[in-house]
Amino acid sequence: MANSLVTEFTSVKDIYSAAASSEQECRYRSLVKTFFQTYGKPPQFIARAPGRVNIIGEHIDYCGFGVLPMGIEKDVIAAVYVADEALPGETILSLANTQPDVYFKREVQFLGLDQGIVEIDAARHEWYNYCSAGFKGVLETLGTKAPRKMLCVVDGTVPGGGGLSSSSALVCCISIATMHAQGGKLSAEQLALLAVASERYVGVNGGGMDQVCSMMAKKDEALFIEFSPVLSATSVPIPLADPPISFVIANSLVVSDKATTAPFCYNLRVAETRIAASLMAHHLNVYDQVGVTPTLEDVVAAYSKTLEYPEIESSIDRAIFSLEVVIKALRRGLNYHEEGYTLTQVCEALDASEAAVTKSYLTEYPIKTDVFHLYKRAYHVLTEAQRVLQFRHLCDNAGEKLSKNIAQSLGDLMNASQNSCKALYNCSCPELDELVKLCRLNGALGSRLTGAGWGGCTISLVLQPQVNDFIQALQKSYYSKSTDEEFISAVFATHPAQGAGLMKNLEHYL
Ligand code: NG1
Repeated sequence: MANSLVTEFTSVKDIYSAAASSEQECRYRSLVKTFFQTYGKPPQFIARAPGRVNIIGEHIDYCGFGVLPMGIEKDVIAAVYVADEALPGETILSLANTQPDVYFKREVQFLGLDQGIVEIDAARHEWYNYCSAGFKGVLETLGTKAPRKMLCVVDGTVPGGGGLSSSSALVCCISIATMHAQGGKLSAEQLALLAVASERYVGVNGGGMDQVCSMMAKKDEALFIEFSPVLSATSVPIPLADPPISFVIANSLVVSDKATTAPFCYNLRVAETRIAASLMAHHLNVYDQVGVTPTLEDVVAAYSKTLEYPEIESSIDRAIFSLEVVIKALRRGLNYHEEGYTLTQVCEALDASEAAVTKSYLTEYPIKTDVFHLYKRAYHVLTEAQRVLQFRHLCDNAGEKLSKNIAQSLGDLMNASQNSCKALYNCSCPELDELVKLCRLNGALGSRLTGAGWGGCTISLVLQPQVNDFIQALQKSYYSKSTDEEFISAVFATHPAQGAGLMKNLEHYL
């Protein structure tokens, strides 16, 4: 991927759709005003990073497989002043926020350094941890021991715990702000990778989809993000169609706090897929090629070198074929174990001691479980990786006129993804199941949870002429008890939106 600089915006029109520009203009003005009220001086620049919605490819980024998200207009913006004067209490980063009712509590946090190090207490699930994580990552990468001090006011519109990456938007936004404030010169790609590593300070062993999408997203295009052999983000056109297709996001209103549930949800899934990958590496006899604790993608990549391909030309078809072969081998390689593997059974299967298994897979991030569902998790990951490639293939080859058949095929892949997330990855929940059911009943060609799951949002593929009826039908059914205001922020059609960047000239707002 060619290294590009962090995007510089001169106006909100560079960022948001024409319809949203005047509302955003007021929001930026109000942020600057709050900054002035909080600190008694104007900010010098604004950093901005969006949330994302994942169209397809759930829980496979940390297994090394490609995913297909797009940026959304909902975002985090931070107004910043770089202070060379001493601040009270040796503060080096001061964080305030504008909206107590969205996802931040209204309070100003003062962060100091402990012997030159930014301390983060991952056991305390506080919003400012994500800001501290972005700040810490940049300082450590630049090797800055005496950073320039920063005063910030943060404003966010990405719903917290909604599967739209509010956390990564925060980390990316503060990473960009810190990089600019400290005079660093990392590219957008380097910052994205740094933000991936920084967010892990908060205690979740996350993949890289969110931060890369937030940093690299483009207006009007989805992104196919690959992590192996190197990070790359390729634009994928959303097929033009007659009638056009739309993506509609609907929030189940169940807040999924990934950091709190990590030991038995997210981090456990990461551990299960890693253990499954090691077992498959043994089974497929590629253990020596992949090394210790490989990802499932490492195993597929190593095994595909040993395969003879029937007459397949396109690289996507070859990748789909390799996955198919490994999926077939899965049942022979892993015992189905309907009720999952116990730790003892994992040790037997890997021919390793409990101490060795614990050290390799269960220590870095705490895990709480009695069973490991290796077969189900690996089956989901491998088939989901195939679905992403199939989806991309359909988009790339749809041409100017997308027939209803192709739109339905895209929808079918989204439905299959949801079914797999629910039945095999167990990352849905009753409310998401109900919402997906209602979306499909009311005209969605495909509907699925998006993001980590266990609550949060769904994404549905809907033909554009039906979007209004679709949204109204949801209001009458799933949201019948919500106020109009709650409903409007919970359900909205979305279009691929601009990625992160900086606005340096704020004269207009002062
Ligand atoms: P969200 O929806 O932001 O919690 C998480 C991970 C992604 C990815 C998805 C599941 C982080 C920061 N984000 O997303 O990398 O694994 O779950 O596909 O860990």
